[in-house]
Amino acid sequence: MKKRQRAVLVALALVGVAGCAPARDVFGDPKAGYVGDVAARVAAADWSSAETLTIALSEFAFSPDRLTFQEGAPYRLSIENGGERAHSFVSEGFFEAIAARKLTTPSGAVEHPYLKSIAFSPGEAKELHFVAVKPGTYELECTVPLHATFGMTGKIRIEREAPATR
Ligand SMILES: [Cu+2]
Repeated sequence: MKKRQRAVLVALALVGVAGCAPARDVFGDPKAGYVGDVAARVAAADWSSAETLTIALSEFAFSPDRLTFQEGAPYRLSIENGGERAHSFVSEGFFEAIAARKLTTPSGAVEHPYLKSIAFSPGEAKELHFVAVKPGTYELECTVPLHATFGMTGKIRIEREAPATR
């Protein structure tokens, strides 16, 4: 992309989308592609050992843009929009690879969310508690128009559990 084209697109992204109504979290059909037995998997996890990680959203990046989790382990992922624009955290593959315990938002918690898209107003933070279930590498992106084009993408990896050594 030429510099000038890019500058125009950045301007469009900054101006064009800002006036829209606040984006909302989107949830999917539990029967479509998601991990099964969510309640049982969540109940079986040792939440006292859950690791907490933070990912920040900004214009136009995820920081860090690589997240790695271990199959079978529980996590608290804090997702924070430190930018001045609305952003989203969308990874269909990842959402279908976890057993989500809850999504905490400023307006309350959603238990066992079947996620499609997590939306963030400027300055907003949400926390996703989940068990990593399906090993794989999943694409992460912000779906606000043009943001992914400007580099607001990342990768989420769930590593296969290492065989127990003794
Ligand atoms: Cu964005």
